[in-house]
Amino acid sequence: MIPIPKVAPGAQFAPLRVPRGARVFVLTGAGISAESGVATFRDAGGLWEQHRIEDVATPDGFERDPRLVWRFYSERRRKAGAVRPNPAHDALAHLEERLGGDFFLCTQNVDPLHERAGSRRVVHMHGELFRTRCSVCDRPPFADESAYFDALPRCGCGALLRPAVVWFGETPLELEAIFTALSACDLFVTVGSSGAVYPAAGFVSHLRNVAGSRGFARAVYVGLERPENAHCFDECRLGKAGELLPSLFGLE
Ligand code: BJW
Ligand code: ZN
Repeated sequence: MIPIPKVAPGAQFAPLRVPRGARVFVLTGAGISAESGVATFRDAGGLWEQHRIEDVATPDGFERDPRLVWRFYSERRRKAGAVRPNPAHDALAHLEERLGGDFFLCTQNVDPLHERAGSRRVVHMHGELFRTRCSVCDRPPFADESAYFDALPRCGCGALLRPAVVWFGETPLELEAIFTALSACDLFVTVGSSGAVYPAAGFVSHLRNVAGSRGFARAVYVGLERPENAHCFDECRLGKAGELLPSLFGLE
């Protein structure tokens, strides 16, 4: 049965009960970093207003114009160098401290703000802004803070290096670990994601087909506005992540 979502300002809801031993899965999207000054994609003034997705976020775009793609990511590396986590990232780092192995944090974001807040186990399903990889050989991705505005970087094998991020048409990372954790969770929370990009937008409907240790998981959305997949959540708590997350979880 698909639940009827309750959509209301976050202040109208009680904290989410997290009984001892409950497994919590949190999926974050660009909205969680908005209050830190990192641009989202689909909001007014977001990255997709200034750049065509097919030019900067597809393998074909990189093949056509690698210089443009590297300019896009170099600019984002430059801006992300100085950004600080906000209270929403902090709240999730504290939650990990309290729940340990019962907590799974999966982010679609490539920024390092969860790590900067102190989260230790973060699954970056769409890759990481400060990592680079070869576009051809299987040399492992490596840490790289450089900006490439002029000369294009090359691998020892001669091929072009590329940002170690996941573009449209590519397979997201760590899907096996993600679906294992999803299938076992009791509480699923998405924070700040428009629900427009799959497979992440489909995680919440996956929960309707599997029961965790306490039956079917409760699914909650937290963000500024109703996401495209709102109908799959039990409730949508509307508001800023930095204001709602610090008091979202009521640990027992
Ligand atoms: C706040 C806030 C505040 C603001 N507080 N909230 C047709 C149907 C279904 C699927 C497909 C289809 N055709 C093609 C596909 C697949 C495709 C897809 O989903 N396309 C859609 C466009 C339909 N997906 C893929 O290709 C993926 N791969 C794939 O499917 O492989 C096949 C496969 C699947 C499963 C198993 C095996 C194989 C890959 C997707 C890669 C996405 N890559 C990007 C770029 C990453 C690198 C980079 O950063 O540049 O990932 S695109 C971009 O979108 C980025 C994000 O992670 C992703 C999601 O964006 P997000 O986080 O939701 O941001 P916004 O901006 O959309 O939303 C922000 C929200 O925050 C808003 O709602 C605001 O209201 C809110 N907000 N301020 C709280 N203060
Ligand atoms: Zn190479």
